[in-house]
Amino acid sequence: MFPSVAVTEAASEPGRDVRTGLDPASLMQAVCDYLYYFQGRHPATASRNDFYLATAYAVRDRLFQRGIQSLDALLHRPDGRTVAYLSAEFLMGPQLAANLVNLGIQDAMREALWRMDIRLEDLIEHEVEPGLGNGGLGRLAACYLDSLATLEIPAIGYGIRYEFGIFNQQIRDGWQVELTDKWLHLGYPWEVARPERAVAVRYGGYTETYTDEDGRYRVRWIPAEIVKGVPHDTPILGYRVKTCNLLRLWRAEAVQTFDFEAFNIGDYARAVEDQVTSETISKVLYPNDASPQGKALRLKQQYFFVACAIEDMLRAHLRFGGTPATFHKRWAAQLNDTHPTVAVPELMRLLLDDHGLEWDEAWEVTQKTFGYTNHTLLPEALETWPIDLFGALLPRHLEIVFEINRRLCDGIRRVYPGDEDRVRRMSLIEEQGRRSLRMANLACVGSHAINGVAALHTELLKSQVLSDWVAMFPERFCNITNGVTPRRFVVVANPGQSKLISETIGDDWPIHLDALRRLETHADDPEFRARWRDVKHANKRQLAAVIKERTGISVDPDSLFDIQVKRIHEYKRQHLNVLHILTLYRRLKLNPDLDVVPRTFVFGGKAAPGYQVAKLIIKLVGATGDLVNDDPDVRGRLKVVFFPNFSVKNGQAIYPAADLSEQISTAGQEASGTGNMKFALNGALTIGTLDGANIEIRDEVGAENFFLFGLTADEVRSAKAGGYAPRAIYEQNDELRAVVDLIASGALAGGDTTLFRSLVDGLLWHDPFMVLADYQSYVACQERVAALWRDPEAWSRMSILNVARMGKFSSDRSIRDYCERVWHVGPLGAPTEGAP
Ligand code: CR6
Repeated sequence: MFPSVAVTEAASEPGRDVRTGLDPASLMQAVCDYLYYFQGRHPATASRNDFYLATAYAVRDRLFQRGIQSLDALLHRPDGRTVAYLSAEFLMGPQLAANLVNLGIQDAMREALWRMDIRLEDLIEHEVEPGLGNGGLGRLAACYLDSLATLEIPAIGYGIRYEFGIFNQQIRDGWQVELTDKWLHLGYPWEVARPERAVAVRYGGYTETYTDEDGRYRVRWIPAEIVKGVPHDTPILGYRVKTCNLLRLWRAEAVQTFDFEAFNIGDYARAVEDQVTSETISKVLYPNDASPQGKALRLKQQYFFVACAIEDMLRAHLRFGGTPATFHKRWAAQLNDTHPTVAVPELMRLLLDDHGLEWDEAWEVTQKTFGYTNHTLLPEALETWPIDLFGALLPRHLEIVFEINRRLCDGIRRVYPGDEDRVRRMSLIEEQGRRSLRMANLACVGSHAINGVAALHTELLKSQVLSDWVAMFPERFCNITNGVTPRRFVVVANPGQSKLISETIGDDWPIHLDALRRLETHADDPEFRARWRDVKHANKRQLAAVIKERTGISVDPDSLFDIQVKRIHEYKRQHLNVLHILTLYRRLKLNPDLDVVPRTFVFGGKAAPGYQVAKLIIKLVGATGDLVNDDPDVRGRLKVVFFPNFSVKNGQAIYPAADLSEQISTAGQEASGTGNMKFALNGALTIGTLDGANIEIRDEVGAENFFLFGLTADEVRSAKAGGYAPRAIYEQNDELRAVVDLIASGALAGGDTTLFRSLVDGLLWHDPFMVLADYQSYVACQERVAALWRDPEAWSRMSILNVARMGKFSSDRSIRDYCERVWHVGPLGAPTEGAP
């Protein structure tokens, strides 16, 4: 029943504004108005999607109302800098709940909808998230946008509005199946298209020289193809502040929709061909996490959004009275990994060719503008582009790159005369094999600041991958440890824990995460611990219901929830986790009365579609579940679940329900990790290696509150140098041998001994990620976990202390570090010490 009386009532009450009011009556009126006048639906017959859209529009009004002044100031600020975060990925997650929390109107909206017989939770569940990223790197960008707005730092995120984001994962017969992600299908209410701000992007063609009116030698680029970039803006409101920033994503469009000549002679298909090729550029996100494929379309995508972004920035700068030579005073641009690095020659090209600056001046502006964040040490992830491909697509940029390189090499020779080896290593051009452009080197030479994403990662970058660059430009390097937003990953995801914390220590912790320290004293209070356990148990019951619905598997909320969710990759070692499960299983088979701690193992994560080993690991997890879940000897004490389609939204349901967080990568491989932070903030204890940010998490929470195992990065290196022989470990360890043999026997594959053969052989003969080397230490550590679990009071105490000491890992702290060490901007863009 639709309560039309209430609507009339609301409208007639004075002081309530349908656009801006934050009380339930105004919100309800706003939702009704959108349904009726904007969507043309009567509230009585509107669908859930109609209600979702109307609610989103009503919320968006309030975002704009709060933020419109700061939005104007983003592009028009007479002094001070705006941050431009350039990223090929933004994994934003669902917007409705997060925006309601940031506006502080969650309860009012729930009440407004309730009056119309609609449950807010149903609308939140209905929302489809824009999966415009692969994993950690894209989600980090989204956390940083949240923190930038909350800290009231003017910022724009620039990226690509992919029509299809990361694929949806289904599991069929244990195998991953990829389905296209049609996130725009039912309409995306959070964005506003700005076709009037479109930008032309050029590709291909050739360059020519000419002499200008002043007799100066100049270059111009005659492109072969032009594509239009149309910006789509999503407002990003900070938590309980009036600052709104922007996420500006670009969609590719044909310049002329039709080739009229072709159309006139009746060749309709050819006429739209041009449109189709242009629009391919923003069609789809490449689904590889941390290991790019050198596909021409990907380079086209990279240049596409970078050219749009730089043009947008420069246009605003000039429109409001800036000169090309002062560009860096108004913009601080961050390169999120090497993906946007073509921005370096692009800005040079605009300053030199379009604005007539001399080389040295243009170079100074460029270097002062850019900072570069490296996100991985994996050698296969360091991007390179074949010179012929790069030159065919961006002929003018290649000339500029060659000139940057000539000057770079001259500089190296001046500092290190005769050291041609060093010149070869630092050169922007790889001369071995197919000549190619090294994007990390280009990012290093073009930036004034270079950072890694956790202390160990930065150290390894400095001592290994970028050591030549440290020797020559030591002042450019710094570490900035990643962080995550506590608003989304605690306040939105875990309302139970949030409420308990706020009742106990006050409610300022979401913006001052160090305030969580005040929880420490409560860790010794048995009553508080009981309430802490109740919250966790409720979260586990909720997750158990979702697991049942999605997989059909029943799990026991009283069991230890042992969870590993992240992309599937050999270096993350989901298969080490499986070896532990099979070890427990085998012990139970040998002795069904053995007293083991009941556990529910949950896995989740996508494998890159072309990464066969990762896909086989998913199958192995599923097969382990099939073996274990219904075995009467196990009697429900072990359950193994593969939770399909891990996403930001699913993560928000999973992190709060975890008891144990699996962070078990081979030391030296995971640059930082951010899931480790999300789990720990939700009260999970961590079992982990000394890798990435695990090290800093352990430092913060205390070694006695962290389950550590495994080789260190140094030990991994020396083991490899000393000729690591996994087969010998297998032969010497009876339990390990038995579980590896179990996999090889075909017992998990209906007797098929070939299915997991490649995986087993890989472990026995190569094992590049040291799974066998860390097995014993991992299994022993898991026994310490089980022992603690048997003492619920001690477990709860440790869980509370973990949360209390996680303040460092707020993305607010990371953003403050970037402001201080890289961007030199303060709140509202004010320049700070060191500003250019
Ligand atoms: N795959 C790192 O592997 C890090 C994030 C964000 C990654 C991961 O350890 O936490 O970046 N790297 O810094 C890349 O994507 C290249 C990732 O998400």
